[in-house]
Amino acid sequence: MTAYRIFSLHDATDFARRHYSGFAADSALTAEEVGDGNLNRVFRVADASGRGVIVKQALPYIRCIGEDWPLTRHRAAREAQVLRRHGELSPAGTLALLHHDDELSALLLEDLTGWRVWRQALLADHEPVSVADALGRHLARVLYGTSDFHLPSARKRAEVTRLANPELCETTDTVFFSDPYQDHERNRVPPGLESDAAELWADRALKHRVAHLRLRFQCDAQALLHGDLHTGSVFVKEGECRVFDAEFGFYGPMGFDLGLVMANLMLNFCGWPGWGNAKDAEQARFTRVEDIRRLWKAFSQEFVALTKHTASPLMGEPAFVAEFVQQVWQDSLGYAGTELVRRTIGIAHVTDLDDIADDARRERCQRRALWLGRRLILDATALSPLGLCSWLRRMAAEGE
Ligand code: SR1
Ligand code: MG
Repeated sequence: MTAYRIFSLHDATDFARRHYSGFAADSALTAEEVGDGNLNRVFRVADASGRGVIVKQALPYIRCIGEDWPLTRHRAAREAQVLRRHGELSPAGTLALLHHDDELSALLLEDLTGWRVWRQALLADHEPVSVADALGRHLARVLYGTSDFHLPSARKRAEVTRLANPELCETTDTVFFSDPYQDHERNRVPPGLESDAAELWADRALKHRVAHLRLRFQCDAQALLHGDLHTGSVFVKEGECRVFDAEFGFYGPMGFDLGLVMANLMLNFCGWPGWGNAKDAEQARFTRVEDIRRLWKAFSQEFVALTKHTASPLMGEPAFVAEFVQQVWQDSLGYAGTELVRRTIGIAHVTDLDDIADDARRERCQRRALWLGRRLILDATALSPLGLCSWLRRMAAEGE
């Protein structure tokens, strides 16, 4: 057994050499640190021909904060469990886990040459298309396959316990449902948005809705979620996606995963007027609305199709399925709203907004995202998929 230590480049290379069979025994390997995420260390180890593999190691604290915010390194084991389970149900949509070492809290993952992280692709000129359809289908498969629609009663209950992720769920609870709704020192309120944030902290109708969402996050074990499904957790290439970074996975409401994807598309939507000229921004924003529409359509169609195979004499009843899917939609809008709020004034922001160079434009985009988040939380029960898309298209056409 090897004792835990924080990997150097040499350790990462050694780990890859020992556990990856794709390298020739005598090949010279090089390692570089490639991760810029908030939590872990991520390396790419490659041989002279360019063939590579990813090594990810969990640190016993949150990397972007430092040792002041300890976080269990055993999250690597949670990530391995979720990747394995989702990989069984949707191999084409899940990044392949090649090896997990519990003692070292390290994972060996496939390296995807030629793929891009979705968030970066959405901010660039040439974004791959049909990714939203692929991701919608992937979500339907993993969420259906880990739910009560598919699993027998005892197995489902055992899975909820086996895949409990208390420490990481506590982090999510803090950064999603606690800090952003009060004047907390961990929040990062952007310059210029101080009065917008103060207004939000005083909004009792909003807190009432978020309390419901938080309780569902805590109690409603519908399916095994990814738990942090933003556009930086998805590799993409034309018509394909591979989801990774599943350490926040837990049994929760399906709308949490769907809502986070939609919110990150909306964060990009809100940010575009800060990045491009008016014409490019309008075009990109229309495309984002189309991404949201296709994501939901692919998810709902595939999910409804899968319910035809349920062994339960009750759960496949069409009226029940329709109500269930409608509830998932409403939950998705609510959780999308919380993601927009926390990514604007909470601790963890996104490049789509924060990296806009011009101060005044950045401030306008951030205000737009915060406003949209509040509206989604408050209007979640009133907006249909069509209604949401028309509303966003109108905003794009009017440059709002
Ligand atoms: C303290 S930061 C926590 C956030 O970082 C991760 O990237 C997740 O999004 C989490 O919510
Ligand atoms: Mg992550």
